[in-house]
Amino acid sequence: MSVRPHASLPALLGATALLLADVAGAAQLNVIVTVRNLAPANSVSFAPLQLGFHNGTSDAFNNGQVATAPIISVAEGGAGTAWRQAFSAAEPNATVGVVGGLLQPGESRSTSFRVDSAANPFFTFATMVVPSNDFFIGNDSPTRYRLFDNAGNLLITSIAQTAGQIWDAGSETFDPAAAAFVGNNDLRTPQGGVVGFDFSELSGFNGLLTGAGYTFQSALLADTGIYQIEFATTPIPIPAPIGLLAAGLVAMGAVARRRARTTVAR
Ligand SMILES: [Ca+2]
Ligand SMILES: [Ca+2]
Repeated sequence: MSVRPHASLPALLGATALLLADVAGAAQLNVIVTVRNLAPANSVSFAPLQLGFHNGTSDAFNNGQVATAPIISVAEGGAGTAWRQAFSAAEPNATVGVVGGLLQPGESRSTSFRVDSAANPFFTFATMVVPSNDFFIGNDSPTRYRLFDNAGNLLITSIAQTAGQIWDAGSETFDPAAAAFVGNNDLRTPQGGVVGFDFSELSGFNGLLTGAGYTFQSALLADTGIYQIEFATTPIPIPAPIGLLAAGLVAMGAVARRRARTTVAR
């Protein structure tokens, strides 16, 4: 009887198709990151959000220590180019990116990222608070926010920040004339300090006209909500070539099964 060799072929082809589909979709997710400025009207705005989905080892700053160039590129400049370069150099397999644009009070913005949830389950962020000389928000501990479990399920759907979580990088002295958003950000006087929490200094900018055209009023208390980062995931469809290959293998399997049945019928 010739059934056995023919019967095992479709099983093999089917298993291969499943394997290909699994490899194509292995731990890969689209993660939609939404940022919201929750600060009171006319209070702080934010520079583009710098973010990394990573393995939990990249650490851009420490409370009580001197700020280094990568976090200063966020805290003083807002663009964060050195932050992203340092992140990618330290973790080449991380997903590093930006949710772009100035974020004024009441505004929100979303961007989608492709993430390997198994290799990069942790989330790190940093963004400049403006107006300021060197203020930012961000997570000190690189393992503070684990977004995914081993099955790729979201463990955290949002991260909220209050005014009491605003950092002073300690790198540039307070000076409205040299502050981003209200002064000439190309100017700076070294502060020679260390990273530490501070939001009270922001009231020193009260009454100044911002680059966005509103007159700044801090109006912040330590527990005032200022920022939220939200996460949502969607699966990544199987890439077309692999999907077609898998479909072709399944079709071949069906043909083989028909042949096997025909052989039995004889
Ligand atoms: Ca740290
Ligand atoms: Ca400072």
